[in-house]
Amino acid sequence: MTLPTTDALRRRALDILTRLDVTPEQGDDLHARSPITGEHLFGLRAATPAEADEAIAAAHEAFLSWRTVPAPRRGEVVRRLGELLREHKNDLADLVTIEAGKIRSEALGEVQEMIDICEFAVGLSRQLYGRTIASERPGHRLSETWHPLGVVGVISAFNFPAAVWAWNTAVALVCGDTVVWKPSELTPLTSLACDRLLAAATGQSGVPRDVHRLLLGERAIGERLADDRRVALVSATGSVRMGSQVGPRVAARFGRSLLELGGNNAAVVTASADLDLAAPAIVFAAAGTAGQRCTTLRRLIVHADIADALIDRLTTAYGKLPIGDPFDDTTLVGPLISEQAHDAMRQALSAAQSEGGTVLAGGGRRLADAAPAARYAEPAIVRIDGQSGIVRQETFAPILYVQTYRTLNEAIALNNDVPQGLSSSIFTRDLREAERFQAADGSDCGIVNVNIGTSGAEIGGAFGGEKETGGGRESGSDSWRAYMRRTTSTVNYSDQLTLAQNVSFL
Ligand code: UN1
Repeated sequence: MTLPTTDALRRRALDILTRLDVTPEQGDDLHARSPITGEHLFGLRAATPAEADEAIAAAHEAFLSWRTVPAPRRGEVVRRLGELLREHKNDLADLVTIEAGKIRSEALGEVQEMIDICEFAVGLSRQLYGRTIASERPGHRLSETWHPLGVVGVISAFNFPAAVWAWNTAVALVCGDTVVWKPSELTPLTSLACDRLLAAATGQSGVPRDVHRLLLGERAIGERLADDRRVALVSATGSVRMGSQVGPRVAARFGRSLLELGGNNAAVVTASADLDLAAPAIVFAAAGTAGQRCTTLRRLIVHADIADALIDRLTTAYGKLPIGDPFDDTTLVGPLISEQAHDAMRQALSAAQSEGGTVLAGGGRRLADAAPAARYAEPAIVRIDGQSGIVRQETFAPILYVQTYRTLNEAIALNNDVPQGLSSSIFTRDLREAERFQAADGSDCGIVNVNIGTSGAEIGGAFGGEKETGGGRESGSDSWRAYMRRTTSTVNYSDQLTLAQNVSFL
């Protein structure tokens, strides 16, 4: 397979940036690069500490007026953003492919997820409902109102460089918050494009530009967002390590955080499963996005009676996976993001082998001659019994560990016996098994699917997970509440003073 040259990728990125009216500030602080060739595209300038401070101050100032704009009016800027995303869908998806290495259909899917959340948020702008609660006192009314919270600091990862920003920003804006965004340093061009589209939407809707500010930079910017009292909520997506640093820092100043961290997602395949359906679902969930989704399927817990039949199908499918240029429509697996990601994959495979595992498929490197600086890896399947040290960790690469079980209780215990709790699924035709897996004593994850894989959630549901995944919920359902503050009001419309709990005084 031939790959595009770095020059061609650079030209393509520049053409897109020109069409989107983005002029990146050149510098030496950050490097836009493409995992397709593993090479450098441009040097960029990062925000200085003074600029970060100014951006937070400006977003805070903008919040003071934005919070009083009626929510349905705030929805108009998000509607405009959604329209612009539709208009520029191909260009934005191309930037995602260039910087994150996603195949075209997944990159387009990512932009579709952004459009979907914009539409959801526009509807939400008329549905930020509070409740009225029956008061125990005569002539009293008890009610709740949701108010804007403040500046939301969004920290996002390379693997969903645009959609995770949109989940947070579309919802935060209709909730009356303003946003300061620190994207991954691996995907600066995508974030510049998103920021530009939002700037166009604000300009065209007569909304102050400072409702959103982008800060390109490394860790220090994230630390600033974590420590600054003007940032009411820090919504951070990334590794458990990052979250374990951000969470306590935000908590130390009594700020709020919304953490969406690692996953170590399993699928249980029962003896009654429809393997024609399960096999492709497993291949997409485990090998799709080159194993670089937080919802990627990492553990397969298969009933012993069907293990050989399923493994056969999977190894055959893995043997045929087209790996290579993500711009080529026939490719299903693009590159890993970096050499470090590939090192982590190789180390995990050798740890699994030393812990008694056997590599049944994949694990090799491809296209080393065509692109020596890039890292194209064959998705791997490893048979390993028990959940050893390496199986309990999230390695952000396409490795699927397979183990067998005999009873459903055993399978559920294995599903839950890892530190992370993001996504899970069961493949079964048995209603009892499906319901049990979703019940209180079933999967302990935030996402519990039946007869579909662990990844590829729709935006309409709340997205997030338990335990080391961080507990936060983003995107649909009532996740918006994390972006607002609640007031409880008791109004006495009688001419008597009645105290609650029958207290008498005076
Ligand atoms: C992530 O990998 O950080 O459910 C988010 C999914 C996507 C989102 C993944 N909608 O796979």
